[in-house]
Amino acid sequence: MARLSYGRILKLTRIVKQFVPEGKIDNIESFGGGRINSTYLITMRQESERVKYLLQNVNNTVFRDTEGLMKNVIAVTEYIREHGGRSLEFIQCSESTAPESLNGPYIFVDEENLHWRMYHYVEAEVYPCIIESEDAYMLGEAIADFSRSLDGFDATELFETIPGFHDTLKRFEAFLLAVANDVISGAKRCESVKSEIEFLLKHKDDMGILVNALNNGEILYGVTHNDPKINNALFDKVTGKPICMIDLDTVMSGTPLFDIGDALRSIANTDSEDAKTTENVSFSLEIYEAFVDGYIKGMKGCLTDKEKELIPYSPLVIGLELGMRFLMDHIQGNIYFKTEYDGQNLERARVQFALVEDIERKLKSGELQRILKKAETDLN
Ligand code: GN1
Ligand code: MG
Repeated sequence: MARLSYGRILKLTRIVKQFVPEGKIDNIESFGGGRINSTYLITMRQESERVKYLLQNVNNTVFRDTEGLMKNVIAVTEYIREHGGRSLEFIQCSESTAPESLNGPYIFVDEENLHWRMYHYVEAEVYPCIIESEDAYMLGEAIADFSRSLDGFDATELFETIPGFHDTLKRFEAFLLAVANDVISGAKRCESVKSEIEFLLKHKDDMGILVNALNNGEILYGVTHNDPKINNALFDKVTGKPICMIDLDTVMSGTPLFDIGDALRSIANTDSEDAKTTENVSFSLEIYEAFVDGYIKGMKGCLTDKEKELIPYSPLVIGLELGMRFLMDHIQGNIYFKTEYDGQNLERARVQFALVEDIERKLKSGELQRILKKAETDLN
């Protein structure tokens, strides 16, 4: 990761002091690989003790209302703790912070209108995208735990931090508009991605599988994480057991199938989400099986028959949706996801589409449905 410049260190030091005025900062470094927010690990010395924090620049182009977002995050993390679970602990801005720089108690707004928050660092293992079966089983349990720990939390209390986040059909309309705008403006970025656009047009009906089931009441809304990819879960370094889910900015009302789908399209991919080519991309049945086993066991009978029936289709929908989001960002000139070079979002879209094709093959052959049935029978 690139080293921080002196100017950057000075700026970050000033921001840290808005949250934790006392203590000396020993070290600041860039942290994690989020595609939206930027994160820094801060090590401080406070009365001879070393304390670690994460300082985060919340992307306020993506998240328009960071005060509302923090209300969600605080409500959810407190609820989990009150019910005996573990969750992230956020720090309020200090009393000396100028009131005009506050956006609610947890967000400091700097002179460039960047929005910052800080929370306690949790010593834990974070896995990259390709993992062992045992880890997939534990991620299944972790997501089920998260879901069950919020059972009883009123999802309607949560504000929509990104409206229509997993409304795949609405996202498809936005995608078509982006294509039309590209054509009208003469930007011509669509010309080289005709086959990818064609791929999405062919899959239009699949995009409604989850949203239509929600809209016609076949499945119900509840609290969902909405972004539970593998590196958004913390695991204990010694026991390997899940500690908690992080990156709670998209916690909103949704269906557990959004979470299952996102987790599976992230972990069961046999290559990285950032792979440059697609030849090593496939959907691992072994990882799928382990995840589904852990998830179903962790949900302790809380899933309805319809939800279970849709599990094998969930990574298809969310993979399709994410590929479409990457492709749309490529067409629009990379304005949403962080990229290192032009063309990276297109590569990412191709990876998701290759994954979707393999999921389709394994749905057609009935393998995904069979594995799910086996997980259900093993439980009984
Ligand atoms: C983004 O913030 P991060 O990197 O955990 C994105 C997710 C995507 C993911 C793909 C708010 O997640 O929806 O699935 O990238 N988050 C947002 O890696 O758009
Ligand atoms: Mg995120």
